Amino acid sequence: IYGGRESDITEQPWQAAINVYQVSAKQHFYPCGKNLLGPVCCTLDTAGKLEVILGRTFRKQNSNSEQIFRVEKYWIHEEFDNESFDNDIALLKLQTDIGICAINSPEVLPVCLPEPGLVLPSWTECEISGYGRDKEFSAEYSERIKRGYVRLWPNERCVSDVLSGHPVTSNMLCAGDTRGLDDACKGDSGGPLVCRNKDSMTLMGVISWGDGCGQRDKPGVYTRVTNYIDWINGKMKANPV
Ligand code: 4AZ
Repeated sequence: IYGGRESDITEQPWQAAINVYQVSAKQHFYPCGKNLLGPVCCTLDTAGKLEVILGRTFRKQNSNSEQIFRVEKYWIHEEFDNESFDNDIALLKLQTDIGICAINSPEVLPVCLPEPGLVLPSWTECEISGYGRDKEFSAEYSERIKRGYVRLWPNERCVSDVLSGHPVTSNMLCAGDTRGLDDACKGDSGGPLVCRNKDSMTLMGVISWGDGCGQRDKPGVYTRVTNYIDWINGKMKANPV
């Protein structure tokens, strides 16, 4: 997170970190944020190369509050476009040896999914979080989870002109800090853009891409989660716990 502040996982208990195992070497840590979507978990079997860490404030430090899961299966969206980043979304099914899902706690709590038709007013203030870089060219990721505040841009302003010509599709939304302070940055991708809707913290976006980090008048670009509710529910229904 560019700008923002160091935070505590209890402030973003739906934030996950993903660890990618190297094939033979010891584990290597890639702090891609991910969102905890309720009961997308459980069952036995296959040790994948991914590990999902919930409940951790410090990226590399174990904590009593953490819950760690292997990934049984994952789905990258069938129409993901590696050039434009259209349909930049994936779903992970968590695995457990003891047949229980993540347990709710102050540090681990699912975020709500929006209804497919939910549209929040332009300039609604939302929060982003992650263990990613402080600046585009920082050498390292954050040691501690950070949180920032950004506002939802009107669709008519969320166009390639403001993003150095990179195409923007209807599956994306723009959000940025009108003060020019906070933004998502490298390593935050996959993490949450969460907005309050009727007193529920609701996942409106998934951190996806941008033109650098924290550049004035350049929003961050997020996967528009309302376009994928049927896709998510379809996968979950076809792959019950
Ligand atoms: C990235 O590379 C990235 N400023 C994510 C978000 C933004 C820029 C880059 C938005 O993961």
